[in-house]
Amino acid sequence: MFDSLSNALGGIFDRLRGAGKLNESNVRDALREVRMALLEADVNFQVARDFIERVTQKCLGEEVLGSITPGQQIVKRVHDELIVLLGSNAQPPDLNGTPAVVMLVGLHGSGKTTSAGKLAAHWKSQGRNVLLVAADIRRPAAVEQLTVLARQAGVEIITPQAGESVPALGARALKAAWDATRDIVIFDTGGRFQIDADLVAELKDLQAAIKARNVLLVVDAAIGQESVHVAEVFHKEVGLTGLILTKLDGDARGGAALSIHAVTGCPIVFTGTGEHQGDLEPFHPERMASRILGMGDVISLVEKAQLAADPEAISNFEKRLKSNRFDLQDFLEQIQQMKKMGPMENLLDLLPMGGRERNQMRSHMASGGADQMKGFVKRNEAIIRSMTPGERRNPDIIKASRRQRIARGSGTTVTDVNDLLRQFDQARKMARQFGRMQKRLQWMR
Ligand SMILES: Nc1nc2c(ncn2[C@@H]2O[C@H](COP(=O)(O)OP(=O)(O)OP(=O)(O)O)[C@@H](O)[C@H]2O)c(=O)[nH]1
Ligand SMILES: [Mg+2]
Repeated sequence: MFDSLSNALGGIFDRLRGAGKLNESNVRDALREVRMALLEADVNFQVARDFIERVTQKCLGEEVLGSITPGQQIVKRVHDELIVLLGSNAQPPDLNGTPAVVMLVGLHGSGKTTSAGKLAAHWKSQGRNVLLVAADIRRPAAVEQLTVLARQAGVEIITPQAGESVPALGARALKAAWDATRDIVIFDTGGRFQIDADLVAELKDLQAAIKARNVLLVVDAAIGQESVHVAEVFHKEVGLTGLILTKLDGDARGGAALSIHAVTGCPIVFTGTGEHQGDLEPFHPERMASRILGMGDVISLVEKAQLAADPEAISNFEKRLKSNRFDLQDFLEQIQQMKKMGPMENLLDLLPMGGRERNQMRSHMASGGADQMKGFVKRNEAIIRSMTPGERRNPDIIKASRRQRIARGSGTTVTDVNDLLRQFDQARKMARQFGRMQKRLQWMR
């Protein structure tokens, strides 16, 4: 996502930073290039123009040009304005009702049913008590699809009864939610190839019955500017509180994500990045702006790590680090925590690195690097598991004969064992340095 835009902006800013003295004319030239890059990323024409106008005004002042680091100041101004573009005042869905009601609307195939399942799993993982409602009464297959997703997410589902109208189903579902003290109810609705009077009437009738505080449009980002148009029409006809942009995984340009809030005024609240239940991300404009500018998204990375990691393991690890007792058992635990964060390929977007480096890494991963890394992790795990607890706690006792035994036990070679021990040694040195640094910092305070 945003790959080509990220690359283009990276190049423009590199040149700007290398340009020595900046003046009005080379700043204007650079921003003209930024505008071209936005248009190539399929950003709405008007949105791109307004964006550049705002950034230009902010960049031509004495404060920027007269500063010691004008290039960096300009990147900062672009970053700030990108956040505004993506929706700086975006609010997450309002989940305070009893129950909180969320209604998903959208065209055929935009990803409503899939997103309903993803949201159920997401909120359930936050300890919420979720109920799904299949309010797409025209297609029995849609009810089946949502039933499967509800089972996957481990939440209850209400399905339509024979001859039941959509508003009647809505009222019954809310009563059921109330009786069973569910706190979030998600309605999946039927789609059409285009928004027509019939669909609008159906959605309005349902809304009159359920009074959803959250009406979220599910819209396919891969259709680019058309999705912006769809959102405008839905907002006018039905009244939206937020947007879920799906299929961002298949949209390398990202034009919809960059224009849809500016055009409709609706905040993007979630993005869909794949077909699986976990492929849903809450949308954070400031993090997305950082990703676009190749600054990475370290906050999301840390969050992923925290979500994956067991808090007890982390606190033990910190203790051991502080007391300088980092050993192979800790190393093994670290490997396991890393594995829980999911495939390396998915983390690449979150790491701060230049567009070119990112592309290199990505192609390295695709051409066998990812498998190599998995093999490597698996091998190291097997090696540590073949050691005795004493060896794990005190790797220095692992001499030649023990290395041979460990290699045999783990189905690896002595070279593999040596490699692992060398890596561990480096990790231990780093851990020591880190410990010393922490001590010094404490002392300085
Ligand atoms: N790659 C990718 N595919 C997605 C995403 N979200 C949904 N899909 C796929 O898009 C297709 C349509 O998704 P549905 O959830 O059935 O769409 P819908 O809006 O419920 O469609 P109707 O019920 O026909 O109106 C399915 O094949 C999904 O797997 C996403 O974020 N990324
Ligand atoms: Mg559906």
